[in-house]
Amino acid sequence: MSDSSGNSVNKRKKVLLYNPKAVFFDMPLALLAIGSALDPERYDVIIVDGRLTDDPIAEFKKHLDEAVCFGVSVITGAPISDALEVSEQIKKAKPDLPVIWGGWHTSLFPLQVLKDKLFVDITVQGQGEVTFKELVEHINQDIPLDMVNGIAFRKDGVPYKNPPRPMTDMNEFGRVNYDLIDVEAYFSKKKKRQFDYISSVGCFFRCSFCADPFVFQRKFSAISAEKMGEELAYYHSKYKFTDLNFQDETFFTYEKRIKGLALELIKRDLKISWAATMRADQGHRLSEEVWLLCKKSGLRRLLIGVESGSQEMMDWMNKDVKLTQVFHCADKCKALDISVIFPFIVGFPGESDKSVSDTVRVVKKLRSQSKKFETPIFYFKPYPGSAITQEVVDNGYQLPETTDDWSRFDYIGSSGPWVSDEKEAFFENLKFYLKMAYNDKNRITGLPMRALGKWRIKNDRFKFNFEKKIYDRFKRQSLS
Ligand code: B12
Ligand code: SF4
Repeated sequence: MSDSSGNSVNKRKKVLLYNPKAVFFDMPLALLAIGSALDPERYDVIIVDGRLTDDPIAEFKKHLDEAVCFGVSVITGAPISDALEVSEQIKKAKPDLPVIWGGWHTSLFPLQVLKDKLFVDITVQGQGEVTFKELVEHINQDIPLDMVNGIAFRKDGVPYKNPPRPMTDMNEFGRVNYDLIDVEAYFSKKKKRQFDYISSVGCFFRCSFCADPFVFQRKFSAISAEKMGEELAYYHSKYKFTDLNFQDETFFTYEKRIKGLALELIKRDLKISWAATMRADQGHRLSEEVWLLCKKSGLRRLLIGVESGSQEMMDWMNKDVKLTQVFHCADKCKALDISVIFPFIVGFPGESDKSVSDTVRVVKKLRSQSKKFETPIFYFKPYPGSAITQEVVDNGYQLPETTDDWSRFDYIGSSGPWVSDEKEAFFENLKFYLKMAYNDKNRITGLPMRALGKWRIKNDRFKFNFEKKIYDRFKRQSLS
């Protein structure tokens, strides 16, 4: 672009986006999605990731003069602290720059953040692509925000929520521009050329421990197999990844789409492996033909949430999955040599001892079936937006009340009030000995140690756990 005298004039405004510090190095797909929705002729998107830089503020300060807004993607828990710190500093550095928060936390708490933190000006709810595009345009042209659906903002100083925006079909969006991030930096942090991609939004199901039904009202939209095939081939030729990580909540919802995707990957001969999430009922319904096509196209690992080893508990949490379906999937994966992560949750409110011991039994059974199976066990935490959380609140449980409180609410660490110290100690031992007995890459395992681990698990003998004590001491020393 040039002016009348032929000098180059860059009229593009900068849109600054921040991904707060978090665990792991998944690519910031939310920021990529909203950044790619903007017109590149008009906006220069700068994405900074707190996991990759020590000084995000210094990075942003280089661009503040040309910036039109500053956006942050926020999930509930520890990432909020960093989001708060960086947002506050940006506001101090440039008070008239609108600070926008989006993501799961502000989908659940549209107004609380605005009430608590004056340095946040706007929050976005639900899917962000169309909302953000409209919002940036309104800010840039200084148009009032009353007509932008899917946001909350301060109107005459008072937090106010506009009507929600209906879900947009994922097939309407253009290709995500991964050049907005340093893809190689993520490969290097992950220590593998693993590419993150999301092919759907929302979920049709109703699990009562999950926020998805609240945020997306049990709606779902997914990119077609053909579009995925074209996009993935393009990304593959550009970034040369060797593994593909689908971040969808329920990837296997439509069998026809999965079959189409597998055929696309095979036809294009991408020579990659891939991983995705599967519901056990969907895996149970999947035909033998599609299982085989998935394997042939590179399916390496599935994540199949079991949550509980008690059918009664599963039914109580509206999981709509049968344990028999879980074992069916386990058998299939063992036969096809596919790795599986089967996550469990213990310590649901009012969970009986019988239910807990059913979970222990199912964990042990799955773990012993294949060394490619993992069974992480989490303690129930009342994440906001779920039916169970509402129930515990109705029964007097006090949830965090402010944004600062939510920043201290994290999944790591101990259980809630629904697990006794004794049970927690039991599970910490069980988790340790499952690793010792079955993990492939484990420094604490030689054959005798594996055998000892298996014996302890089989007999629930966790007293005099000298191996764990020694391991914990070494771990503490290496961390200090
Ligand atoms: C990748 C991922 C992570 C990564 C985060 C990587 C990162 N970028 O920092 C890691 C592994 C760190 C992670 C961790 C956790 N996660 Co997680 N994670 C996901 C996952 C699978 C994908 C997220 C993603 O990239 N989605 C794709 C993008 C395109 O969608 P999106 O994030 O929803 O973004 C859209 C909108 O929300 C909005 N939007 C988002 N940000 C912004 C910002 C602005 C400015 C705007 C305008 C709009 C906007 O627009 C986007 C495009 O439509 C989701 C499930 C899912 N499929 O979304 C769970 C999910 C986000 N995680 C969840 C949870 C509970 C956790 C954990 C607490 C525990 C756990 N068991 O996983 C931990 C805790 C994190 C911590 N303490 O550090 C919950 C969130 C609940 C909540 N209240 O926040 C989810 C929804 C899973 C679930 N159904 O329960 N997670
Ligand atoms: S746990 Fe998975 S299947 Fe259940 S409602 Fe949440 S996203 Fe859907």
